[in-house]
Amino acid sequence: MTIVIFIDMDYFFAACEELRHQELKSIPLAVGTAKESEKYRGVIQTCNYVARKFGVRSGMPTTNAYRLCPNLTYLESDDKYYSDISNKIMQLLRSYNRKIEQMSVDEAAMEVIELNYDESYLLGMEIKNKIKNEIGLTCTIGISFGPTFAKMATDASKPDGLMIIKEEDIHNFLKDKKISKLPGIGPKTEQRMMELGIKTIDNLAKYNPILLSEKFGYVGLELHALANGIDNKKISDKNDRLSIGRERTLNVDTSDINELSKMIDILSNEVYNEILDGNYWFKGIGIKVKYSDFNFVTRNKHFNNNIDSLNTIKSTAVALIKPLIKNDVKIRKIGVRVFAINKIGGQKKL
Ligand code: DCP
Ligand code: CA
Ligand code: CA
Repeated sequence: MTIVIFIDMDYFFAACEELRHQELKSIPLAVGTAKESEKYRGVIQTCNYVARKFGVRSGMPTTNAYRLCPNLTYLESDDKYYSDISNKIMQLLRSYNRKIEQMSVDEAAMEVIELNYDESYLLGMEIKNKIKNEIGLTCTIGISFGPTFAKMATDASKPDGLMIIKEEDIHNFLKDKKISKLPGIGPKTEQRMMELGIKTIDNLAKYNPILLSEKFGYVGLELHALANGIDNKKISDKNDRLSIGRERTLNVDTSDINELSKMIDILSNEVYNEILDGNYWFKGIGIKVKYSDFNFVTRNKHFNNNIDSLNTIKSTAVALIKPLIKNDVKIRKIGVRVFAINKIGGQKKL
């Protein structure tokens, strides 16, 4: 079973400001794009929960925010600072060696494939505590069987929350909610759906999908599926790589296994360093041999278990190259590669 743990930081830009100006924690605080001196011409990007009590919201003109909350403290946004903190958070999440997709500056989805809901809950709590202790910020975590419902679980439990929506609870969770609660339905789509009489997610679930696809295209069908409790989008981790390899031409063409082994050592070390950097494991080792006549061959070996040993790369590559050595034509170039790379081998020892 696949479970998604979704992490969204609470009032992110404003929380980052509180981190370096502790005195702002208890007073209404907003961050916007306009300079302090021109703040009345700008828009609020976000605000802390103290300001939200007054009705201040993201996207609101700053003048309106001041009308609602005259004591509001305003700061111009500092994107560089927020993205530095964002990078630290993503790095912390990556240290779990799981498939992760960063969705925006302050959110990410993590896929767990071998945990049940109780175990995912414990992992979610651990992540919350780690972010709190190591970064100093609070986040909200949503756990469900798909990324969209996991995100909706965070929306429903902000701030500093943790919520699980299981398969058997999804229909109850969705049914009376306004369609605007579905990620992907912005004000325009909402307006067009309202005109069709679709107000709640339940209305959407029962609407004719063929008509929806005529009006909204493929998105209409996706939204219809979500409204019916189906969320099977997969997380795509840009850091996932199919293989890591190095190849190099020998100084002198050769058929001497000692010379070839020396080059295999060098290439294996380079590949292995990248494996260490990425905290990867792999299940395959391959070599490529190019001869002086420019013909080339490749040989691969697959393993049943995850590997992360330098010696296995070297010895496998040497074993694979031996039968390829010929007397009549020398070897000009060698490549060493590991493939079937993943992060699920387990926590690496440092
Ligand atoms: N943001 C922005 N303009 C908007 C909305 C958001 O610049 N209209 C920026 C500021 C937010 C950040 O993106 O801090 C993350 O957006 P979120 O929607 O996740 O909102 P917050 O993190 O601010 O608050 P919440 O606690 O509701 O997640
Ligand atoms: Ca957020
Ligand atoms: Ca967000």
